[in-house]
Amino acid sequence: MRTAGELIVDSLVANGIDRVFCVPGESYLGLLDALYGRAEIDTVVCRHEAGAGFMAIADARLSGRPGVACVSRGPGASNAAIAVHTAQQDEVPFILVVGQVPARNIRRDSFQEIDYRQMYGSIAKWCAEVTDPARMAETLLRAIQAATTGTPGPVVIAAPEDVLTARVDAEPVGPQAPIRAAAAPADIATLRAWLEAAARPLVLCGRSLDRPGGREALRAFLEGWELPAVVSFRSHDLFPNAHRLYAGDMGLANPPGQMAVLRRADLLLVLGARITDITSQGYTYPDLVRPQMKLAHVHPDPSAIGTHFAADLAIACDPQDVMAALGAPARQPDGGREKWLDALGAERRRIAAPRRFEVDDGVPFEDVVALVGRNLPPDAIVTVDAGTFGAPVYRIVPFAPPQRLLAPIVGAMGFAVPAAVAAALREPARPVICFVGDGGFLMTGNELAVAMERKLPLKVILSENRSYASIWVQQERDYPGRSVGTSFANPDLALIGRAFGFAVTRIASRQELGELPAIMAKPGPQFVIVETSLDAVRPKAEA
Ligand SMILES: Cc1ncc(C[n+]2csc(CCOP(=O)(O)OP(=O)(O)O)c2C)c(N)n1
Repeated sequence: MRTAGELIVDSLVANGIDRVFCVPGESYLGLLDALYGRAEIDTVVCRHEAGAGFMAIADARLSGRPGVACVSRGPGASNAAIAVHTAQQDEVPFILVVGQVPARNIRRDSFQEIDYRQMYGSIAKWCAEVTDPARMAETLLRAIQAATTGTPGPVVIAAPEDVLTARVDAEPVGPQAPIRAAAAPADIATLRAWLEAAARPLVLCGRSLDRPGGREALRAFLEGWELPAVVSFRSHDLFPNAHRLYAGDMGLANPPGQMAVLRRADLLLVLGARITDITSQGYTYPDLVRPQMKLAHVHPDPSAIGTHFAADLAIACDPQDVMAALGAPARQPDGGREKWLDALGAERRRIAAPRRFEVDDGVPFEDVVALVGRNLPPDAIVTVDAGTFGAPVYRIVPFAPPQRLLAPIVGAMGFAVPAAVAAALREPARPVICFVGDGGFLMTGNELAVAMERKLPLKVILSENRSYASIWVQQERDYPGRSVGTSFANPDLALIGRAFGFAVTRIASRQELGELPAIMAKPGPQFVIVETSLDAVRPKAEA
């Protein structure tokens, strides 16, 4: 008979999970012991539970399987909360296993005790506290189902330390049959007719296509039907951004000119995206609640449809299945779409157009991004933290699959470094580039210790402006000249880079920028510190 801890590990292995990220704790020694000597599973020892959680999320996005992090009770679980929140908003299957106080001490205000069902109640898809070892198998089954189906997301399994060491008479929980709902043939016929008849169709594609085969299916579908598409927030790697059918992304605030064009669509096909506040530009696109154009919404999760916007056609199934069922159009559109594509393309080009900055307080980070973007290897994985330096990445880097963009949809600082570490572990042959600010770097940059230990050839580009500039920009806009709480002093970041075994380059001026492509092409770990201009992002005074 196995222990419940061994049952967890055996079930993860049975589901193809080959890596877990952890910070150890006395509350889950039984689970740690079950990982001992298991060649099928790589235990990555992290330095902070937020880092462990972010790594698990990035790993899930690349592997297509649930990401797993193991953390201790109380303090460890509290540190991991940001990852649960991120997995929820980013729609990523994530399993957080938390040690818990011994079962006999639960709800007795014990040392480091938290009621996880309350704590994670509104941010996890499901949270279980397993007080009976005999129910561990059932818990694992439901946890994996909940994390991976509908809108994927985080689940939390709290396991008391004595439950983890108890013997259980159960077989490992293997992969389950995928839950498949098929679209009604009549709905497919209607959607076909609408797509053929539309003069100005627009596809809004989103996270549910970030699955194995999703990108390929999307491209074939859009090209076959001659449909322009926008991607949901920070999902640029779903479709080639230089493609004539690419109409841009739904960002934090799209330019009014572009929104005016998008409003002219006569059919909006939302394909695997949730229409949330950013995707809908603050619930202004399309019109709430009855859109001005025909709205067809396809999403595997029925609860993601019709939440704010009334759909004329609601299809609750996998968008890949819908694209397959739609097949090819019977006839090419009746012309007229060229003008529509031109109008969308003109807006897209305007947004991506390079800008010139007349500043002398450092390097405009946009110039760095433009240079890296032009030289991006075709198989690169780019991770982006939250901050002003990230904005040009979304505007101007022409992502094209198989390139990947791992940026937190939730906008959590501290994501990019751990995500880059996880990406390099998962895809050792691919170049991994991390864009991070000096604020976000000092939140989770300690995870470079894992990169050092595993000898990962990461390329980190750190924007140093001694400021939480994203917030400073908004202060300058709303409270001109009254910035407070947004500037700071930095330690010697070059020393930090070197301490983690990176070759360090400091770029202090635009003249020195020219050497960047050569540095990025070098084989080992590279840490590039850019002295970034604040003036380049300073809000312009109203004319
Ligand atoms: C964990 C977390 N804390 C706070 C914020 C709010 N926030 C968003 S961007 C930002 C500043 C980022 O600073 P930095 O990394 O230095 O990049 P910069 O904006 O200066 O380019 C802050 C504080 C956040 N998004 N996430």
